[in-house]
Amino acid sequence: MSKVLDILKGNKTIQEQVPNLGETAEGAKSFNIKKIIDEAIEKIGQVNIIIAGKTGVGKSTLVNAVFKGNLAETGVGRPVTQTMKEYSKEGEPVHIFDTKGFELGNALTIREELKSEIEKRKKLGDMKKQIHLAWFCISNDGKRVEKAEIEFINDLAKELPVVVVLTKTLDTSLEFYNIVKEECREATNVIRVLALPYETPIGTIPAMGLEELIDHTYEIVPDIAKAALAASQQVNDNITKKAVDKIIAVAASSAAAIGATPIPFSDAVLLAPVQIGMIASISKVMKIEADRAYITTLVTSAAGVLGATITGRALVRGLIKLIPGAGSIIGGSISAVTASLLTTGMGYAFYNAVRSAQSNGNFTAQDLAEAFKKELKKVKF
Ligand SMILES: Nc1nc2c(ncn2[C@@H]2O[C@H](COP(=O)(O)OP(=O)(O)O)[C@@H](O)[C@H]2O)c(=O)[nH]1
Ligand SMILES: [Mg+2]
Repeated sequence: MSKVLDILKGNKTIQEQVPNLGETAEGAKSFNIKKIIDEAIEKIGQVNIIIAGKTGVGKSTLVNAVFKGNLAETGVGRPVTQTMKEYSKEGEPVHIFDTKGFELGNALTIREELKSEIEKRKKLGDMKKQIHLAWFCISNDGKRVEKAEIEFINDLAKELPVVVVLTKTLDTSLEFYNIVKEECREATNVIRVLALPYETPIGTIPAMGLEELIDHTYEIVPDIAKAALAASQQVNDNITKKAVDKIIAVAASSAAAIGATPIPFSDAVLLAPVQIGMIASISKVMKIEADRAYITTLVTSAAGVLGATITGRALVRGLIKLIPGAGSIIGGSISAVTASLLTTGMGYAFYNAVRSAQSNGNFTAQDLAEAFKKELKKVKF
């Protein structure tokens, strides 16, 4: 992207600086759809969360309910320290650091090990590798909190944001919640959850609180990890939407920057990396099992572009042509405002297409492409 902007800052025309950037065979090579998709998916990043608390309070149950892919059971646990294992799954942008059951005898060991691990990662300087926050679980059924737990929470909160999760919430009483809230002053919040419905002789208590937990977690997690959190959780559609809004806003402003030097439409190829990347990022955040081949099929069939000659220009042209009224600008020139509006329209058309495809159950890349085409035709431009 920055290369494109560098070109635009220069005095020479784009064609002078990048002679191959046209509708030539060479131009086609300069448009690397694989790279664009891989980079967009890579940009989603990773969120790293510590889960701590006593054995049996429901840590694994919580993780499996909140995140996709039964992380806590089927994920391969990699020992990080004596008391901590890292769970992750190929393609899922969340890493869970599950600490050994927190009992009176090992509280100090866990605390020291955690702290030194957090410090070690901070020194690496790479935000992606750092632990971003912790969920400390206490059973809201047991209604007991130890002094050692309170100390642990308030102490760990000096290193990173700690959310206290009251698990197994079966009643509406606030007494225990208020005690925990009062004691765990350094925690960012105390949230009551029931991760799985609970069967009783007189009926089922429905699961609750997971949406609120993700709402709060999304607020406090560093910006760099927000998209990854949105992409890996499966309980809060509003957070998914928030992350999509952000992806579209960023893409629209990149497109505006490109359009700021009015470009003839024939150079709309410059918008392709932005728009294709946006579609790939949205796919990931909306939890489509989308790899590079899937996204390629999706965008090429929506744009009506065939196999061997996938060029950025053909893709952008094919997609924009579907937006009512936008066809007329093909052949003219694109301004910052136009570039931004087109990109925004395309982003939300794709969001709506995924929503409608997902509401119909299983779908292929072609099905999604059809839904995308339909939505593009509804864009007001
Ligand atoms: N119904 C229901 N059972 C739960 C819930 N959370 C935990 N459990 C049960 O409590 C037990 C211990 O949970 P687990 O997740 O293994 O605890 P961990 O040791 O903290 O990882 C299991 O039998 C779970 O099924 C919940 O939200 N609802
Ligand atoms: Mg467990």
